[in-house]
Order: sequence, then structure tokens, then C-alpha cells
Amino acid sequence: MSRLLDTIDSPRDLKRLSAADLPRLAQEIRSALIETVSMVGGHLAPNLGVVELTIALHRAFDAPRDRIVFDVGHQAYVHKLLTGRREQFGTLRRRGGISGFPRRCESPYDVFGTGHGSTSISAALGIATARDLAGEHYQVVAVIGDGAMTGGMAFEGLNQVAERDTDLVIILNDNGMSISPNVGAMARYLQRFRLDPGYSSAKRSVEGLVRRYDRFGLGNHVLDAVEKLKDGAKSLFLPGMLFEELGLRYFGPVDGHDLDELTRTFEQVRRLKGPRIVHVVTQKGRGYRLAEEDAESYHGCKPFDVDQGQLDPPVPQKTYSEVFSEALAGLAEADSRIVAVTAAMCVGTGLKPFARRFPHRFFDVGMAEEHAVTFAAGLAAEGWRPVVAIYSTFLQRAYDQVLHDVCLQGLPVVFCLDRAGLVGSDGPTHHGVFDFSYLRHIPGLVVGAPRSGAELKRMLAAAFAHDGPFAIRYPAGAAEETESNGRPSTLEIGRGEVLREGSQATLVAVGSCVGAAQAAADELAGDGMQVGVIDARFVKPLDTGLLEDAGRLTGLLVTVEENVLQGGFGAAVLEWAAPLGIRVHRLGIADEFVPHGSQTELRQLVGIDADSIAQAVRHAVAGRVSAGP
Ligand SMILES: Cc1ncc(C[n+]2csc(CCOP(=O)(O)OP(=O)(O)O)c2C)c(N)n1
Repeated sequence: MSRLLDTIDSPRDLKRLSAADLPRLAQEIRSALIETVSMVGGHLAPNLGVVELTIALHRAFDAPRDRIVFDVGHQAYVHKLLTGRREQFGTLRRRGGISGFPRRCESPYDVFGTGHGSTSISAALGIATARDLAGEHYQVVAVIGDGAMTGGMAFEGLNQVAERDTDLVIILNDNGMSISPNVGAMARYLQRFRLDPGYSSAKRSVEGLVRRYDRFGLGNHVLDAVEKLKDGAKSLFLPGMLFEELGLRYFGPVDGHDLDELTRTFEQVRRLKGPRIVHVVTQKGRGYRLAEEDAESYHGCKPFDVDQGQLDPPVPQKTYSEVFSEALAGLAEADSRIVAVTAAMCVGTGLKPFARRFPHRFFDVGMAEEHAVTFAAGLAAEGWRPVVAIYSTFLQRAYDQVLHDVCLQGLPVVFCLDRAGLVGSDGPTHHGVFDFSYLRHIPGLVVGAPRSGAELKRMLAAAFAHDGPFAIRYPAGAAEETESNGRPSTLEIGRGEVLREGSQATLVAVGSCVGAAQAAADELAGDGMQVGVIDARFVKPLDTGLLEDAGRLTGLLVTVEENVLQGGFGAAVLEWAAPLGIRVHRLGIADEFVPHGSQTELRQLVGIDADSIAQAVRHAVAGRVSAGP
């Protein structure tokens, strides 16, 4: 039988289907999601959970005239399938293919680019305000998960929504999960009336009333009347009082897998005015047993076998996150002041074993990086030794908290920046390629990047022994060499290491680039060139003694980093070297956003793989390039 999905090139086609066709369409979408994500990896469970929600949204609203803004955007695959990208869906997250997140340049239906969380309410309110200023009339819809709702920006947005009192619809997709089970007071609040059948029946009564009066254009009057009831009585009728108090009309909880109920509710809500919030209850991973049972692992997953589920990687090698996890557990065993903080990334950062072993010393603060950092600062101010484990890209959020709340006070917080560098198929929203630049100018902050798992362990030990703020960044994926091979268990801050002597040039690499620099030096040795390699280890403080010796010996330092060149590691070396007259050539990421693709493809693209490094050194030695871009 031919697929209904193949008849849909835009939401207009979707509207032509009969309601009876929709369950079949939902089934086809689920199959397409499972098939593609099992091949390319990606956010499976979140998308399986919003199949009906997205169908209903595109039937009730009129995109792209009506603007739909997805929070985080990891759940927008269904939206992509329904808005003209069905045929490209197999290219999802691949180099040159469609993105795993909404992108304005990809489709007029992607009205706002996302990747980081809790932005949808602010963006939607901005769009709604622009509409009002232009005197136009369309609907603006923010689709936000209960996880993203824990982020500070969501609350800041809600605060202004109430004040602006304009037409805006917020769809709260509540599945009780962030990546892991959702945390905090908001999660508890939502759970209270999500699970209480009493609320549902009260809600149905109100809905019935609204529907009856809506026929006469009086739906708003009914709601007004309900709103005027005394608070106590009102809460009997309307769950979601918190939102009501914030000035939004609350609808729900709605069964997020009941297409009729969803479409009916969205259509009603679309006709109303002012700020409205629809609370939709969904099941993460819906329709694929393995993802339903383990929504955490299938939140974002690697390619997998559809029948058997996730397969272990062919060569079981420890990731940097796992090495961090083990090293932290050992240090925390010996030092009871060590506590760990995550912003909703317990699994990804490798903190789960720590959380199990030291439940009272582990804090998941929700998707709230700014809060995580200042919360850790508070702990440090009272003598605890917090580690904030966070992805490099998400720490961008908390720049001021790192600077003002931690470093200005010299507090000993250890930042472990996972997924630093080019992360691969999640693309530009997730590459962690700015951290050297946004951290290294902060006074008093040590910034290091280990080249291997073993070095990460030593650097972590050094960080906890240091009485001040310390940031360590390491990449996504498997760690090179994880055992210390008899080396000391810690290392000296600000000390690099000479890995290879050379007379014609010295490659000065840091972190994930050290391996490629060594391979490049091997390649050059094959051509008869003597090129040294230094692992700088620290971007701050720089090992200027080591650099000066190498610079004087070879006359040319070629820096290599997986970070933007502007303000990065090479820039630090250049700033130091310029007055000394030592020539520096820098390799790293040029002044542009890097697209999605595999890590290997992207490293080649930006010129930091071994071949590109070797080629750059040949040119630099031959004097064919200027002293750095
Ligand atoms: C600022 C920020 N922090 C962390 C993340 C990583 N992250 C991606 S999705 C997600 C959970 C989102 O939960 P929710 O909004 O409830 O959506 P669901 O996946 O449950 O549908 C997290 C923590 C992010 N994208 N942005």
C-alpha cells in the first residue's frame, strides 16, 4: 500500500486528509523516524512522543503564516517530515543534508533556529511583538518541553508574556522527562495534575462549557467568568493555576496521543485571544517499545539495530566522559568535600555513576546552566569542592556566572567541559569551539585541555588540588590511552610537554589536536622534515618557557587547536610571541560557524586533521604563508 506520508508536501496536504486517516499517517511517521534515526542516529524518543502533537499543530494552525517556534528543536523531525522535507529526511544530520534542528535557512517553516534550550517563549514573544508593531494578524506558537521549562529563560519569557498580554500560544509538551527524569518544583507541579484524574474531569467540564459557548462566540466570556471565581474555587476548575496567576489561560492536561482531542483543543485555542498555554501530556518514545522502556538512552542515540535496540560500539573504548566519571569517583572517595553539579546532563557528562554512589553530593539543577554555576559558587564559598560538568556549548550560557560569581571571587570551582571541539552531526548549535576564547581572558581561571584519557585524570587531580577556579575541556568520543603507564597521578599547572624534538618547526597543539599533530609530524618525517611537537596542555597559563625554547630553536611555532582562531589558544601564543619576534602560524577554526557532519569530515573541512596540518607546516616552512591568518 502506498504511504499517506508520500502525499504530504506541506501542511495544506495534511489538512486534506480525513480524521480517520490520521492514525495511519502517525504510524507511517513513526516508521520513518525509526528507520532514519536507526541509520544516522539522532533524537528518537522526543520525536516519537510528538507525532500526534505535531500533526494536530499543523492541522489546526496555518504555518508558515502562523509561526511555530520549537524549543531546543530536537523534536522537530516530524515537523520537517510534514513541511516539505520528507524526501531529504534520509540525509538528516549528514554532511550536506538537513539539520537535526530547525534552521531558518533550511525552510520558511523553520521560523527560528534552535539547539539550546528554553528560548522558545522569548523568541515567540519577540515575533508576536514584531507582528503587533507591524499591525499584522497571525498566530505565534511556542512548543516547549517540561525539561526546557526548567531553564531560567523560560521563566524570564513568561514574566514578560504576562506583561505584554498579546496573542501567543505556548504548547507545553510534558512527558515527565528532560533527558533523564525531569527535576525540580516545576516538574513536581506539572506531575501533580498530569496524574490526577480529578483534574482531568474538572478540565473536561470547563472544556464542555467553553465548547458550548464557543458556538455563540462566548467561549472567552465563560473563561472570564471562571477566572473571576475566587482562587480556591478556581483551582477546583482549572489545574495550571500557576500559569493562570502568571496571566496565561491554561488548557489541559490534554492527552498528547489523542488526535481528535488535540486537534479540537488547538483549534479552539487558536480562536481565542491573549496569552494561552496548552498542557499536552505525551509519552517519550511512544510506539517503539525499546524507546518507551528506556527513553533516556533513546533521547539522543547513535545508529542502532531496529530489532535488537542499541548496539555497543564495535570496539569498546572508553569515552572521555567515562574516564572523567571514573577519575571523579576516585577523587571523591578520597575527598568528601567534592560535590558534582549538572544542568540536566547527568548521563551525557558521565555523572550517573557518581550520582548513584554519592546521591547526597550530586545535584541535577535542571536545564539551567547559569544557575548551576552560581549554585556551585555558593557551595564553594562554604568550603565544598564542586565540579560543574557541562557541555562546552552550554557553558556559553553561563559566561557571566563563571566570570562574576566564580572567578572574581577566586572560588575553587572545577568546570569540566565535555563535548568540546567539533561534536559532529548535531552541528553548529552544539560545537564546543568557543570555550578557549570565552574563558582564557578571565583573570585567575586556569584553562587546560588534556590530550588523552590518562592526562584528563591527572589534570582533574591537579584541578582539585588547586585553590582557585579551573576549567578542563575535552572532546566527544573515545579517549586515547586511558591508563597512566606509571606517570605521576597529577601534573603541574601551566606546564606543557615536549613530545618530539624537531629543528625546522614546532607544532604546538592542545587537547584533541595533539594526536593529529603527532601524526602530521610522522608524515613530515617521512618527507625528511624535522618537526617537533609540544603538547601545550594549558591555554592559561601558557608554558612560555617551553614555547620560548622551541621558538628560538626552530623559529616557527605552528599552533593547532579545535577552537575558533579568534581569541583562542593560537591567539594567546601569538600575543606572547609577537614582542619576541618569534614567528607563529595558527591552525584552527576560521571566523565562521561550522556545519554538521562527522567529526572526521569536519576536522578535514577546517584543516586540523593530520594531512592538513602537515600541508600547512610544509607551506609555513617554505615561507609561503604569512604569520597566521
Ligand atoms: C541550554 C541547554 N542545555 C542543555 C541542553 C541539552 N538538552 C537537549 S534536549 C534536553 C532535554 C529536553 O527536555 P524537554 O524539553 O522536556 O524535551 P523532551 O526531550 O523531553 O521532549 C536537554 C537537557 C540543551 N539543548 N540546551
